Amino acid sequence: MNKDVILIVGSNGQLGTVLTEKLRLNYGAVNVIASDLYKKIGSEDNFITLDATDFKAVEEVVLKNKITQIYHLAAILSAKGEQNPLGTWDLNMKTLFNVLEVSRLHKVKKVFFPSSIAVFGENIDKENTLQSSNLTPTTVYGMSKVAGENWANYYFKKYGLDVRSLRYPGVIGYQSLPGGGTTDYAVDIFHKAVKNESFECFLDASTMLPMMYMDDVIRATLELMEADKEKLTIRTSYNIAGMSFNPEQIALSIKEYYPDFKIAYKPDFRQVIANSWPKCIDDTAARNDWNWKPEYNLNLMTKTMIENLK
Ligand code: VAH
Repeated sequence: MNKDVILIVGSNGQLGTVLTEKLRLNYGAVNVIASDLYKKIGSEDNFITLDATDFKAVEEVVLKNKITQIYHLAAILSAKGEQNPLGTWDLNMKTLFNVLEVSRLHKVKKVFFPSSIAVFGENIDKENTLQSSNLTPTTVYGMSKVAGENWANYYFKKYGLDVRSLRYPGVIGYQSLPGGGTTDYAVDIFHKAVKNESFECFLDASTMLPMMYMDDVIRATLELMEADKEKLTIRTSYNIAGMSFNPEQIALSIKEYYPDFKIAYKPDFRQVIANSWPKCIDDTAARNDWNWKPEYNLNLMTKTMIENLK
């Protein structure tokens, strides 16, 4: 069987940084090509500068390197996306169309497309948001993910392209910083705490959101991509849950290690986005189809984050 050669589009991002490293461990560094708009210091090996809005550029990379899998991680996130709605739509959709079309035309075996809990909005049970809950996004980012899920499903049904997707909650890890998200506070808070600095939170204390520690995010992604194709019943995007907490709860867990840690709450425009999102996600389909089970709760995440950041 031909060996797998993997292309990561958007490898410089919060998720791409960690996923690239993990995929290189699993598939061999030479078989995992990282790509982004610019080269990041310290990540030069097996890296290609790639503007994924350019169809010909994506096609050339796939053909030249005989790519068999693509992880399409490039996107403008929820908060930053609201500052330039049409530009966000254009980038998030054009890059996805290029990845889907090139994959269809050149027989890429598998494609990963990250969706998000941002696909949800009003008219849902926020305490237990189902796989089949209404998708009424309140951000352009969320709209682009709903559209992306439907395009992924279309390419699977019409062309047989094996596109797989997860509706990520807020992602928290120590290896990389998020950029432009509504859940970024849950990463920034740790960086402040380990420097004995106080933290100003852009969400109010009681804002409960679904979150997941990076190790669980990476494992869920690889377990889905390695799952038996026949077992997958969802070809839009799987709900997936790790934990749910609010800023007050994460601050309390940090105070176990830093008793003098101080947090102030100064909600900004991101509060409106967060208020439209679920509090807790039902991921029964992921558990049934490919035995998903999270391993990190809030306390274990806090312990791990602080151990690695201090
Ligand atoms: C964001 N981190 O805040 C992303 C994610 C569920 C949140 O989609 O936009």
